[in-house]
Amino acid sequence: MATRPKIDSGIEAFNNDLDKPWQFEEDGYTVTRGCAWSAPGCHPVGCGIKFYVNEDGILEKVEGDENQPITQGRLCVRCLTLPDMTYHPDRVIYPMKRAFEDRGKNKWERITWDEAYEIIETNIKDIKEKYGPESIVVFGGTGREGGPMCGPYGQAMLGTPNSCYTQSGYACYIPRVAAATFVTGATYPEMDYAGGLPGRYDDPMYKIPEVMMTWGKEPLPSNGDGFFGHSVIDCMKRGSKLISVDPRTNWLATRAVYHLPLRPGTDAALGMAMLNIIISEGLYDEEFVSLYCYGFEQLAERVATMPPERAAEICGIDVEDIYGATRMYANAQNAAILWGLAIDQKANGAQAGHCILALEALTGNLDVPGGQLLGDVTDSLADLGFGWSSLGPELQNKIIGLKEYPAYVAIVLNSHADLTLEAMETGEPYEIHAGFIASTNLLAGTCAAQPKRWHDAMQKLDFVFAADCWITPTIQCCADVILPLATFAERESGVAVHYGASPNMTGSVVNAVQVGETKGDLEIQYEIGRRIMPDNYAKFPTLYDFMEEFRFGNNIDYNELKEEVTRQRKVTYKKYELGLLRPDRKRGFNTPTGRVELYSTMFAQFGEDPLPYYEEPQRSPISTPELMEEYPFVLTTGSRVYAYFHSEGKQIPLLRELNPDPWIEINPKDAEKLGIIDGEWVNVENEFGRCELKAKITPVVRQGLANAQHGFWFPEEDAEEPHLYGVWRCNINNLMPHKFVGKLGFGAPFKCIICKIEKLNK
Ligand SMILES: Nc1nc2c(c(=O)[nH]1)N[C@H]1C(S)=C(S)[C@@H](COP(=O)(O)OP(=O)(O)OC[C@H]3O[C@@H](n4cnc5c(=O)[nH]c(N)nc54)[C@H](O)[C@@H]3O)O[C@H]1N2
Ligand SMILES: Nc1nc2c(c(=O)[nH]1)N[C@H]1C(S)=C(S)[C@@H](COP(=O)(O)OP(=O)(O)OC[C@H]3O[C@@H](n4cnc5c(=O)[nH]c(N)nc54)[C@H](O)[C@@H]3O)O[C@H]1N2
Ligand code: SF4
Ligand SMILES: [Mo]
Repeated sequence: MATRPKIDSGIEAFNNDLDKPWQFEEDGYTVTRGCAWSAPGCHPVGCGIKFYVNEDGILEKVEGDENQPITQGRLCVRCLTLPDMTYHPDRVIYPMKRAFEDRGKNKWERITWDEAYEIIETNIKDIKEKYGPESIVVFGGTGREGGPMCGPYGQAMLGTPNSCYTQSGYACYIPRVAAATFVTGATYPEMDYAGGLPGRYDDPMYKIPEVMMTWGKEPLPSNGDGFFGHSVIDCMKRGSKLISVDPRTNWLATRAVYHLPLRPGTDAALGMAMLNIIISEGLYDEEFVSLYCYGFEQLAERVATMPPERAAEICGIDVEDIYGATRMYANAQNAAILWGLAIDQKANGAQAGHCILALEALTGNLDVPGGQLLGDVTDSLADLGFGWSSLGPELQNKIIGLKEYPAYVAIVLNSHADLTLEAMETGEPYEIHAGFIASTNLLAGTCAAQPKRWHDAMQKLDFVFAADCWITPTIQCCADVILPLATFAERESGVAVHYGASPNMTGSVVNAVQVGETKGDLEIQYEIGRRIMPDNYAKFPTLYDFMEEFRFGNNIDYNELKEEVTRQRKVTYKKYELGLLRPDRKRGFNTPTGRVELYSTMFAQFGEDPLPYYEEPQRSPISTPELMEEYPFVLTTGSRVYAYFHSEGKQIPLLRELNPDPWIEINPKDAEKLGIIDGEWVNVENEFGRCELKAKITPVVRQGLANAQHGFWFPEEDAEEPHLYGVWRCNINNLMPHKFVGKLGFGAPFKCIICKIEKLNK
């Protein structure tokens, strides 16, 4: 095994024994090995992929790469249909422009990249001069390659502080990251599945988790946040037992020893009760608690207010199951919690996250083999802050939401989503005049709560440009220029599993084919940045120089990585004993007290309760009983499906066949009461809005609970305003309220709202 130079964390990296070179000939194809990221979208799992390119330079098929140490040849249907997407007739493969007065119309005209860049440069410079750089917003989406680039796209490339991931309350990942940063001083600890060890599960350093608890995460379809979902199955095959905390009976829940089908939004109550049991029954790791935890007594006092019996009532689950599951988790030698998006999608989510971190800490499962893997202090989304300091204090202080929600703004350097919409609508604290749609189709039942409001506000902007593979409803309604975006088969880059936040693996993204004139996000950022903010890019003579610093922190030579395809990161456990979690290299955790802060001084500093507490969702049978007669269902939304990544894939025949229409899951007894049959279109409505979905009658949801699909639009329908590919008809986010966020600005009730369901034509 060849060793590589040390990377700056002081941890040695190494490459894998390769059976195959990165490129080879087979059956008349040139086969190129690389790793998947986006487009089409996925989180950075870096699944190994082999591109089969024929003699005409056409990508004919893809296969999983058995040499990728984590995915070992496995691929989802979305990647398997990559060739269909690559050559789809609707794909945007040349830059295009449209006159301002033709917004909403199909009047796109092909132009050159030079003309596109010129239009962007002229308009952006003009608007900056007239209204200030802060009058520009970059609209970003989830962790595709363009997603985390939202910050640099705004701050480094355009010079505005207002990069904005547009989901209300940044209700994805960042609430979990904030809780983890405040409580443990490290980014989001994910389950350790030996992704960074050369022998994987059989590596002598590793130990299979005795117990895994999936909590608001369904990792098989989602592979969320760069966690390779199939590793749950791998571990179960090797003996791990499962607990599922999920209102629905998803596939994994049916294999669990305990399934706790809690009422959506009540996670913090359950978490507090579990802590209560662990403390009162003495099931915690005394040594770890006394050496490395801060605020144990205060936490014990707080969780004493949540007896399991009370939580059982709030959550609507059997109290014996709370006891049983907690004891099973706490008594395991090593255990991991896989916590997912459901934690973020509620105003009380930061507190639920705090509970989960406390569970992991009290049981001594932080940074142990088969427990929760912590990132080294140098492991992070290194590229997130690129360009921020170049703004200078005056512009930095103008970022929207800094005054109202400083914790939110500080942790992710984004303007606050809900307040950004308000600024666009009202001109307060200042007017917004331009936008860049970078990796989001926010109107299509994805990022935007109250999408019609976002639509109206975006349409008013003086100048909008976008980078995407498709003319989406969002782009169709307001963009003036569209830049054609490369798939991951057409761009050069690198992907770090879980954004590099836990030590796993880095892989190459390679351009196996060229389609039209598409470009990747790195190239777009570099080329526009050099025109508009040349100082920020002056030190990168070539795109490769830029890529190597931006993507790899200058620790990896792209061409070497391309030949190796993947490079695993060696893992060190119990980094808190080795001084690897703190910049000063002292033992302990990177928090103000140097310990895991069960009592969080950071939460306190931002004006939040330093201890976890339970708060009802803003709309629920308990908080708003008066509304339940009219809106009797508790509604959760958006649990991930195999066919689609958010609004993507609706054009791909095989994917659409798997999931032709957006559905809402309803219990058979509820359906019977309402006279609704399976497959029937129904009206779904609450006080904030309505939409139409197809009833899916299934016992996976209990009576009184419904689960609606998100992210649907109809590329085959009329593209022009006002129809806009039918984007409003089935849009579940019409029902999502604006600014129902937590005290620190995080979280929104995408997974815990109420609604009624009725036959469409009564
Ligand atoms: N195929 C596919 N993969 C994706 C995506 C996609 O669109 N498609 N999106 C990506 C993105 S951006 C993200 S953030 C991740 C999300 O992926 P995950 O973190 O896995 O989250 P979800 O699939 O939204 O929901 C997981 C589970 O939470 C349950 N749930 C619903 N409400 C609650 C609740 O209140 N409490 C608890 N405990 N559970 C609840 C649902 O029933 C569901 O089974 O997936 C990523 N991966
Ligand atoms: N009701 C409900 N709504 C939800 C959710 C839910 O659970 N329930 N989940 C929410 C969550 S967690 C998230 S993260 C959001 C996701 O929302 P978004 O991230 O906004 O997802 P999309 O709307 O699919 O828009 C992504 C667009 O980016 C393009 N794209 C793909 N790859 C790339 C790339 O590499 N670079 C660039 N520049 N563009 C690319 C795609 O073609 C697509 O048009 O949705 C949220 N919406
Ligand atoms: S997890 Fe994402 S990148 Fe990996 S195979 Fe599935 S769709 Fe492709
Ligand atoms: Mo997300």
